[in-house]
Amino acid sequence: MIHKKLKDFPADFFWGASTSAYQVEGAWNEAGKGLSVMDVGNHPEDVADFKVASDHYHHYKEDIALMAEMGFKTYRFSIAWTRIFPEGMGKINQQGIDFYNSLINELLKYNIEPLVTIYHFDLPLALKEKGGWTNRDTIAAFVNYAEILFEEYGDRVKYWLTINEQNMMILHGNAFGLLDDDSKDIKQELYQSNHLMLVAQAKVFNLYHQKVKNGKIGPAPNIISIYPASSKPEDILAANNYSAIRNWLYLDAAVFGRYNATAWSFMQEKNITPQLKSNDLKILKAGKPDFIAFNYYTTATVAEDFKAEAENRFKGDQQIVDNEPGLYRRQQNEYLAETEFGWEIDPVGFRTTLREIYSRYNLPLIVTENGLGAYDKLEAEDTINDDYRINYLRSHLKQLQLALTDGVEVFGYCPWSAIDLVSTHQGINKRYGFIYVDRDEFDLKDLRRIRKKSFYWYKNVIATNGQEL
Ligand code: BGP
Repeated sequence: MIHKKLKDFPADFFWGASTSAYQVEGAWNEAGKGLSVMDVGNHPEDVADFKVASDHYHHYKEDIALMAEMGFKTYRFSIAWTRIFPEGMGKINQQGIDFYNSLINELLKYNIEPLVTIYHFDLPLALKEKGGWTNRDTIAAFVNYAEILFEEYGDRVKYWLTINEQNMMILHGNAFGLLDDDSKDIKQELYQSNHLMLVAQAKVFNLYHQKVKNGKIGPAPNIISIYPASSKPEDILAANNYSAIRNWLYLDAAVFGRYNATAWSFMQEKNITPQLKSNDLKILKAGKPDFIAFNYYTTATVAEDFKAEAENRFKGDQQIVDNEPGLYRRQQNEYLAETEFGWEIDPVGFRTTLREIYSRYNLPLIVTENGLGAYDKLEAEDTINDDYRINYLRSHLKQLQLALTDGVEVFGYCPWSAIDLVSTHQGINKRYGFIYVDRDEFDLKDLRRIRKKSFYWYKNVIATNGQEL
């Protein structure tokens, strides 16, 4: 659809950016923090781990001042479960509570709205050792952890996200500490974990609405449009399969409180259906989100698949499709360019995705991740000329504005990432931030913060409320 006139971004639009605790904070074993699965996970040895990361734990005031300088209206960050409960449950660590109190107060000092992810991949190791998300006790631990957060911070935090990219955790089980091996087989334990997470999430939606009246809560999966490789009906069916298994399984459960039929029949076919307790479906139905947050980096293209055997399964990269024998197979999209890290760049697909989600669920949307990972270069006089990042973000924002004009309700945009941080599995040199952090994979240098070219560009986007992209 070509619009003669574009809608403006809403006056109170949440301009901001995102990070997650284990990727940005560092101080992995300080101030009483316990270990998480990300601290000890399957991490490649040739890139930085998460021990120091961007050392935001010790630099948060300086970092927030820079966010305020860019004009952020919101900042999405996650709370490290193991700072609050070093063992996942039981004894509370007061130093952890204090840290996030200071961080939240620092944001409010600049009128930046905190947008908090409760759980971003970093399950406490102590819970994992007791079976993690295959153990029903983890539901209670998660609900209890969320309840403490609502009690401690609920007076000041009005926007909450339950679980970051639950779908990526399940589809790429060994990248996020759910599985320990490189098994090619699809496992029942993953879909059991998925089920328990869905139940835990629904309980937390419910609990929040009972406890807090003037705040909002939603899920935060990674949702993308799926293209068929051709107009061949079997390819279209393959795209429909992948969409159900990758996207709608998660959002149908979060919003409608039921399992998506195609995804359920896939689980039956593979013999991986979760074990349900009699009350589970009632709990799912009772939990309702107020909005949908989603992360978007790229689209995916798939074709039909005839193979009987799984291949290329559980590779660490969450944006690369794992082929599913008999259901779908990854295809390159010849119309799209790629980032240096092989992720296809698809701004138009962003508009399509926004429309698809909104027309299916009719809830307000917020984009909680979108961005370009690149090898930035620190040049003379402390400059980083990341025009490629500006181009990426600009082209996506143009499509977001088109989606707004199409009638999609979007209330915020938080690209990944506010500041450079350690990539989930590709180190610090896969950079995403508006703010450069001066360190290498193993040489920590001075961890100095340097404004990139995109910093100034985004500052102006926010100052003009998106009139100048
Ligand atoms: C998402 C995660 C983020 C972040 C981002 C970029 O899947 O929610 O935590 O890691 O992807 O990915 P990567 O770090 O692999 O480049």
